[in-house]
Amino acid sequence: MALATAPAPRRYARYTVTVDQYVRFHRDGFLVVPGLVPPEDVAQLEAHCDEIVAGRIARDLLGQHVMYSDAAEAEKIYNRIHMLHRHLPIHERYLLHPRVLDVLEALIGPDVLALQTMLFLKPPGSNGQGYHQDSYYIPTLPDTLCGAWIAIDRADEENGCVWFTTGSQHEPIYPDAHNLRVHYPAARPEDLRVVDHVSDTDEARNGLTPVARRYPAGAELPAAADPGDVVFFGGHVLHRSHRNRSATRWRRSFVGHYCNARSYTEWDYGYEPAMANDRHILARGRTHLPFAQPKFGTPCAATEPPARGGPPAAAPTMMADMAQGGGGPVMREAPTDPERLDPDAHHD
Ligand SMILES: O=C(O)CCC(=O)C(=O)O
Repeated sequence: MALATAPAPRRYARYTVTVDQYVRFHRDGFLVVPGLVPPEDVAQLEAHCDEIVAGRIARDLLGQHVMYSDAAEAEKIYNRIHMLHRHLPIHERYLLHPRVLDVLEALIGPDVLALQTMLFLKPPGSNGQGYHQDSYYIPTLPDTLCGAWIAIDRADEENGCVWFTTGSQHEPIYPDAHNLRVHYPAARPEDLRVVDHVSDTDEARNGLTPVARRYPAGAELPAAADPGDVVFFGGHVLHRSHRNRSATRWRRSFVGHYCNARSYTEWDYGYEPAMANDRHILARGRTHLPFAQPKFGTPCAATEPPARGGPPAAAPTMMADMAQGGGGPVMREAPTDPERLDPDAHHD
């Protein structure tokens, strides 16, 4: 009888960001990279979404950060689920997808910390999200936040793709008066930038609408994306999505948020303000700051063995071992193996 073995880890061809793409990311505040995630992987995500919608994944595994579609009570389904990479291996794998990390390494790296996942299951008729800036919700200091939005279905104007106000990536963060200290500890209530109702789909209420209106008509662009395309966007760019107006088409996407692993962050769900770097996974490169191991062992910089030789050793790094249920941080030396910068070393 054959012994059951784990499937061999998949290898991916390294993706190289062009100078033109780098410039466009900074010029527009976002960048669509076509076909970054291969069709087999998109099919896997699709099958996973079907499982969730069919109720085959236990509610308690889905974590606490679930938002529902605004359909009638009996038809309510998950619209958005946060942080499933802490509950399900498949989410950890896509948060740490090597091809997505290749791009992040060029845009915000070389050292990349993986912070957040969101799965959008936007059924026909479901709501969008009004103007907002992600760095308000996830402050990183220095601010290096970047989202990576993987299209599972085709997303376009009809089914509620994301729109970006180009040029607004140069705006400061406009913190919302609500939960000011929680989301944006750097802000003070008397700060003139404080606005109200960010993310509200009602333009008249959303305090970022006047900021968006300072840009010429036509500055707001839809990020249409085909399955496997990935939209990268910085933490300051104003963006929003509209209602899914299609009668039949879903708009599903998997979103990861990342920062440079040298940035300090207190961001995490459900924890008091204090350094939270040790709760987030070192996806690429190295850092002098704490970081976490991937709970399900997805290969990434955090799982690479400690250095032998190579460049000057980094200071010892404290790594919280989430696989052990957060059983307290342990001291370990940061990886210094020069091979960790070899693209192939990351593509297992
Ligand atoms: O997908 C959406 O509708 C909104 C996504 C978004 O705003 C984000 O990921 O920050």
